[in-house]
Amino acid sequence: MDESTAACLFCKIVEKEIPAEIVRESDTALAFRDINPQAPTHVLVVPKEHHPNAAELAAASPALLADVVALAAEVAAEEGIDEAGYRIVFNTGAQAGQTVFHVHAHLLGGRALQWPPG
Ligand code: IU
Repeated sequence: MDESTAACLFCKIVEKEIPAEIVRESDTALAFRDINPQAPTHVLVVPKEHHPNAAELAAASPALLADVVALAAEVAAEEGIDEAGYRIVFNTGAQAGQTVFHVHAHLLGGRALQWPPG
């Protein structure tokens, strides 16, 4: 772990140094429940490798971004929300509401979701 990731909360969750309710894991990604859920299903999916946001992940490692989305889809199926539909959100940057700068997909579902989001 280098200096940029040493203080990263989600790196610590990946390393199991901080507890989280993990729902699924692959070789490259980890899915855990959001501590402040905004829907009946609200799971965060992160790559195990540290990247700050979705754009930088896409540029650095498109296959890893695909792994994150694929793991989110597996969780959606496991939670039984895949047929009704769900949302995958990557808040990118402060104005979009990103507060943790280790890229994470929000998987949201289990209720009717409004559009546009707030
Ligand atoms: P955001 O897109 O960066 O705003 O999402 C960060 C999410 O991380 C947010 O929904 C928090 O509730 C969630 N979270 C968490 O699950 N566990 C934590 O220890 C912390 C934040 I800090």
